[in-house]
Amino acid sequence: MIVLVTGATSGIGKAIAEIFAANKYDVIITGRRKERLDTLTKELTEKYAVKVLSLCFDVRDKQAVEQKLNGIPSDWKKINVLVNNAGLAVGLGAIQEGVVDDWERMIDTNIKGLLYVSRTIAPLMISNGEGHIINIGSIAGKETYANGNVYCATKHAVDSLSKAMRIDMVQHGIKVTAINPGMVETEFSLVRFKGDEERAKKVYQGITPLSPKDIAETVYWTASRPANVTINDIVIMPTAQASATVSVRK
Ligand code: NDP
Ligand code: 8X3
Repeated sequence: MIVLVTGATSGIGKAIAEIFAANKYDVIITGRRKERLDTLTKELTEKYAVKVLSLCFDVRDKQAVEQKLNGIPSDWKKINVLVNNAGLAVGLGAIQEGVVDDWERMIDTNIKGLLYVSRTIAPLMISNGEGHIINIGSIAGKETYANGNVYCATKHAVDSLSKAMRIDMVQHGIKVTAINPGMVETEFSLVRFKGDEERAKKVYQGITPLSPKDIAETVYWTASRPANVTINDIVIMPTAQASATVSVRK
C-alpha cells in the first residue's frame, strides 16, 4: 500500500506520514524544506523498514507539481491514499486592512495547491481502479471567525471541493474524506504570526489542544475502513473548544 502526504515536514502531515509508515505503508512525503524531508526519510526508513520517496516542491508551482508527481517511478504510481494536508494561514486581520500578498499565499496554497495535486493524482487512482483522497480542512471551513476571513474562505473551499470530488469520482470507486480539526498545536500559529513565537504560544495557553497524532490517528482510521465504507466528513475538536470562537481556558 502507498500513501502520498503533502506537507509532511511538520505538524499534522509529519504525524500522518509516521502513522501510515507504522502500518507498513510505503510513503511519499512532500514539502519545501529539503533537510526536513531528508531527516524524515531516514527516520521512517530506519524505524519502520518501509520505502520512502521524498519529493521537494512548492504546491503553488503548477509546473513543479506536475513534473514531480508525473515523474515518480512507475512502481510508486499505485497510490492508494492521497492526503492533501499542505496548507497555512498567514496573518489575522480585518478584510479592509488585509495584506493582499498574505491572501494570495493562502489561496494559492490551500485551494490551488490542493487542486494541482488532486488533478495529477486522481487520474492515476482512476486508472488503478481504487483510491482514497483525504483533504485536511478545518473548523474554519465550517464556521467563520473575526479577522479569519480569507483563511476561512480557503477552508470553506476545501469543504466544497471535498463534496464535489466525492460526486465526480463516485463512479470510479474513489473515496473522498474531509477531516476538519479545531485547534492543533503545530507550527501553524508560528507561520500565521510570521515567526512571532510569543504570539503563537498564546494561542494554546490555558487549553489542551489537539496533537498532530490525534489527527493522524483519525486520518488513518478513515483510511482503514472496509472497502464498502467511506467516512465523508469529520469535525474533530479539543474537548475544551466548542466552536471556532468558544473555548474554555484555565
Ligand atoms: P504546520 O505549519 O506545522 O505544517 C504545514 C505543512 O504544510 C508543512 O509541512 C509545510 O511544509 C507544508 N506547506 C505549507 N505551504 C506549502 C507549500 N506552498 N508547498 C508545499 N508544502 C507547503 O501546520 P499544520 O500541521 O497545523 O497544518 C497542516 C494542515 O492542517 C493545513 O492545511 C492547516 O490549514 C490544517 N489545519 C491546522 C489546524 C491547526 O490548528 N494547526 C487546524 C485545522 C486545520 P514546508 O514549509 O516544508 O513546505
Ligand atoms: C486552524 C484552526 O481555528 O485557527 O485551521 O482556524 S483555526
